[in-house]
Amino acid sequence: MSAHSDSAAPSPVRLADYRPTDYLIDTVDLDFRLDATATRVVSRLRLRPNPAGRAGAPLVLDGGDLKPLRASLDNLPLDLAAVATPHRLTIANPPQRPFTLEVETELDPSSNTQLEGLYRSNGTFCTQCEAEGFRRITYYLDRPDVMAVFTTRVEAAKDEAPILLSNGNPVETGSSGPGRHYAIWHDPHPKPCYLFALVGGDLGWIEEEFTTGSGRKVKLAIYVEKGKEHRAHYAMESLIHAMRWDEFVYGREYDLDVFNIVAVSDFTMGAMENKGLNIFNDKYILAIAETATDADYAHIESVVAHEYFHNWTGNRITCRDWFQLCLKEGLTVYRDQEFSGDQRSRAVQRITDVRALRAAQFPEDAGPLAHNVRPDTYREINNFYTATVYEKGAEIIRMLRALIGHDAYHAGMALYFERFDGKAATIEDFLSCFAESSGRDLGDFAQWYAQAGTPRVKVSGAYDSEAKTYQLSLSQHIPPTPGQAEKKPLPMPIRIGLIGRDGGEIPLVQDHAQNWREEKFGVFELAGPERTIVFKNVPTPPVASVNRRFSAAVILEQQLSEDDLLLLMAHDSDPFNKWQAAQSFATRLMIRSTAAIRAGEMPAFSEKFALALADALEHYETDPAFAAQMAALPTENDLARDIGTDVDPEAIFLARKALRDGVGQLLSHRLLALYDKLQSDAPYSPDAASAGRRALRNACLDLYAAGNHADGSEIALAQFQHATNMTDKMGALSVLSRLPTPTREKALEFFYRAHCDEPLIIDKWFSLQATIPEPDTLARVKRLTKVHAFNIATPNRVYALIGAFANANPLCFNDLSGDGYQFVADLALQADGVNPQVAARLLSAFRSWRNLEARRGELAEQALRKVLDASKLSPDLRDIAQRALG
Ligand code: 0A1
Ligand code: ZN
Repeated sequence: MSAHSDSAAPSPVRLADYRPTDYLIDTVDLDFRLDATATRVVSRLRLRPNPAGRAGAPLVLDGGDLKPLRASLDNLPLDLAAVATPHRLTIANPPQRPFTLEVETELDPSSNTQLEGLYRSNGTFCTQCEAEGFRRITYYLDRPDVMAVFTTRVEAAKDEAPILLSNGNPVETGSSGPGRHYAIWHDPHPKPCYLFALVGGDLGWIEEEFTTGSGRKVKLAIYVEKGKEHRAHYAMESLIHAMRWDEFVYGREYDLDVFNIVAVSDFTMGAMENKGLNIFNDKYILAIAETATDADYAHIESVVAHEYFHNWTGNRITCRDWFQLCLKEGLTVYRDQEFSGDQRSRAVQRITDVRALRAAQFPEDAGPLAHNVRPDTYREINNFYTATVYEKGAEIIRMLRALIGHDAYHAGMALYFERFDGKAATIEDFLSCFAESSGRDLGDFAQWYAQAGTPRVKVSGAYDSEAKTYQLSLSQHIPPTPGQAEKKPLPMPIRIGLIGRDGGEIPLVQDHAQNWREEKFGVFELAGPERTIVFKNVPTPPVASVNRRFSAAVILEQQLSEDDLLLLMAHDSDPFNKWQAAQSFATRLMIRSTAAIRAGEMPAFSEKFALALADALEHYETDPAFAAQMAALPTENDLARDIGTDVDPEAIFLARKALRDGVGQLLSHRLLALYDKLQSDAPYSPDAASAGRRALRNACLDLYAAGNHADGSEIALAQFQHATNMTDKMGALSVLSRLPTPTREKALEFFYRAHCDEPLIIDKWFSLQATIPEPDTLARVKRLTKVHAFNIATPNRVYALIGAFANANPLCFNDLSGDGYQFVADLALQADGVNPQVAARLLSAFRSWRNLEARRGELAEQALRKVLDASKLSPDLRDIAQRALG
């Protein structure tokens, strides 16, 4: 991507146009002389014609705004003016034998605000090359199917950058002139250039030794800003757990002598899996009780694992082209979700993952930005690091595993590692391994990658009291998405249970079972448009618990009565569906209230529901984190998504508030009693059980305060003042922030003064204020963009303040004045001049604008058009604006 290089949209890239390169690169020798404004890079490429390419074709290397200084071919100087532009280096008639191309470029890392290629973060030199950032360092065949062995020499001033790192193993260090030193790194594993990385800086670190299953010693290190070393221990523990887990569950060992992680504060995404040298957004590394919440700890555990797991799923086996991005991302997300499930509560992990899928991916799939998990065309690849590619990609792997079973899944993975190690693979390559291990034709299953949109599955049941049978009918339908009017049915695993009126589980018996695994595991396959299953020996009319564990990534349409839902809330042995029943009940009430409010009537309430909720919370002992999930009612965004069209965010807000207030009032005593009971004087520990108790306690306070403002505010203030960890402090401050009292402003002020030199903590303060559902919030957010701590060039600040306002404050973002839309559009334009990827992410908040009621829809559209009309637009921002309007 080259920001602002031209205003015309680049022409789309198509999967169907894939062909191999005409040349291959065997080895790359890089020599960096780091300098803040004039870094010199010498690149020596050993190239040869690709037998699979076109003989005699010109060699065209990609460049991204490069300043070339000299170039030579087999040591003969080339005429720079004739071969190089900032965006391309062309050799018209390259030798048809192996040859060497040497090019020197000069870079200015200090002025690189796009955070792609070589840049500086807080004085540290670092790189980000995925997807197409390497071309901003030197000319290259910048695509993932070109895999080469890299050797990197880095030289810098010793006092400025005592730490010099790159991929692979350290080979040599030494001094090179007065005050300067160098390090040489060699990575024996051929890799695409998007996995290249380099770091130079004055950093602190912690280290550990890890012994692999086969007895090899690996030196692990995490580098952080000096003085923050003590905040890296949880990340280190997580890394060690992840390394063991991948050996134990997938038989994958680490393959270098060192594994380094570097945390930087300026990073557009979460983290990056560069071979042997992961670079992280420091928010996913740094944690101690006083600075990080339990949720932060959980994220650290999962992101550290995710990047580590990429070593096999992404690095050893990479993607043939960027259309196959889900090959590494979907699979790696699935692996990190399973890892986290094993470290914590499986049920809570599943609920958290499904919440995230529904919050981010379902709206994407239902709006103008919908795309296949494997897209077949893109204009800007950076805009395809989406919830669809990542989260839906992970759901597809989970469904595949449920359909073929544990053994065939692991046999297929083993085949995949064996066959494609060291290669750049496709989704077809991947699926072929499972077709072989399971003996199944996966042709229909492959459609999951090629069709956008979330399937809707209708369920209905009929009980025959004479025959004692229960007939369950399933049917599926996928609504059209942009450019895809017709959809084929998809094979999907639906996990089913039957619950009797006494709350007991009824065995699943059929006359003609389709497959023995169905009755044994309760996983039924819906392959065509519909299926009817008849269960026999069902003594009384049951309640069907369908799509347990959210086995299929679909929207379930099942007409359950309130009594059915209460039965599932109390007795379902599947915790996911127990939680789902509470969510469904609450959703139903709130949707009814939304309509009532719009008609000027009273909102709905159900005592039965509130009391059932209280029972669930009081039965928290086995899994307090699960009880906390029960307490968290569907969000306003959840409701908007379920309502689907003619969405009125203000009515939704009032409906949700009414239910929370009602529950808080009715359950006052029970919530307060539970809050007191869960009080603990034990020293802070981030483990899942302790975190679960804190989550539940804070959830009780939150609901209590919703129904008892004055008293709730007092309790929250006391908790805020005495909290010894960030989880309880934020839990309290979040409650206070929703109560418009002078106490709130004082607490916010106090918090700011206590933490103003800790940007990651100030981000929490930004987000909290940006999500206050009050008319003044936009003015507050505008004010906050002017405070010293805010900086539009730092992605974390922009996401924390503007991203939170746009995505997590539907009431204010969708204000009837249209000011919320204008503000976010203006900020996206402003950010675009600095970091186009951040700008594009911000603008994605408009993805559901077509579902809004007419007036808001018009206002949102106007804001999007204003973006498109701007004189200078990056390809990233233009692509999102165009598709959102398209
Ligand atoms: N591969 C990384 C995600 C990532 C993608 C693009 C980036 O460039 C700005 C950075 C990171 C992952 O899945 O963690
Ligand atoms: Zn990833």
